[in-house]
Amino acid sequence: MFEEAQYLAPVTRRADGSIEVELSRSHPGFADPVYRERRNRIAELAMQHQQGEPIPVVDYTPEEHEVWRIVSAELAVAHQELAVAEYLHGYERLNLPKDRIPQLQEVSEWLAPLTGFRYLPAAGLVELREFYGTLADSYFHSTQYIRHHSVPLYTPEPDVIHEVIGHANALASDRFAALYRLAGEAARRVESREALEFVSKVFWFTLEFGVMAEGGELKAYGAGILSSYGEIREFRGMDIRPLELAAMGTTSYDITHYQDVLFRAESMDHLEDVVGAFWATCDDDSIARLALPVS
Ligand code: TIH
Ligand code: FE2
Repeated sequence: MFEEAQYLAPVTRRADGSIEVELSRSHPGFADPVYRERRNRIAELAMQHQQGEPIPVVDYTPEEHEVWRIVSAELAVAHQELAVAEYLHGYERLNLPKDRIPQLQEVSEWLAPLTGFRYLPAAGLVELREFYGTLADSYFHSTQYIRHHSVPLYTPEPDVIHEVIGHANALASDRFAALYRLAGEAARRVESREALEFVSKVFWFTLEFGVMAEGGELKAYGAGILSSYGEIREFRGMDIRPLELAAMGTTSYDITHYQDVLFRAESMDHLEDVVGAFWATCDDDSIARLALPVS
């Protein structure tokens, strides 16, 4: 969860101390009391977690595991055709279960020996600076709940499918893991809110929703495309633009539907040369110059 953090359902504490996750009226789980109770319980677990302790175990229901199975099977087919090779490399190294939702603690233990990344549970919104700051230290804040079973192909809210199938497979690749860390270092280096937002938008249009030319075709490497079997079938038809920092850092987007503007890297090297080098060196001044309107 990064830029999407601002769209997470707010979590509040009731007078009796219990936790309430507020879902919007349009959420597919809004009128489902069983789902709402699950969301409250899972948020409560994450809020009790202290860093350094094992991530709390969620006793997912058979119905929740079934959502994971359906989405994993659909995505496994789509990834072979539409994901970049570097993501598939991470995918093979991590070898996630397809028949059940893995615990975040397991994901963390599988990932750490590969690239050093570990998972932390997030109850809800993680402040942008905190989220990225910990990325620089190879920590990834992750939601633990799963999307509502009535709409498995897409959710505007990050869920465990997005965090694990979208992000952990990428974090299992050394090259992608290095880019995530650089984004975190950039977020720590910049001081102004504007510069931080620019850095996070570049993240949005690359590690969340990036596409890449490969073997004469357009493939996806962004976690948001790779976790939705609805969106992954549509991205090739979107408005595809060149990988320009100034454009990525200043283009606005709406998280609630499929992304209609995407930015294309020409290769993994190209992504590292443009975006990796930007995050490695950017500061408030260089970002202010990039963000100037072209006259
Ligand atoms: N839309 C993604 C999915 O359905 O898996 C989840 C998100 C990606 C980015 C923000 S929310
Ligand atoms: Fe994400």
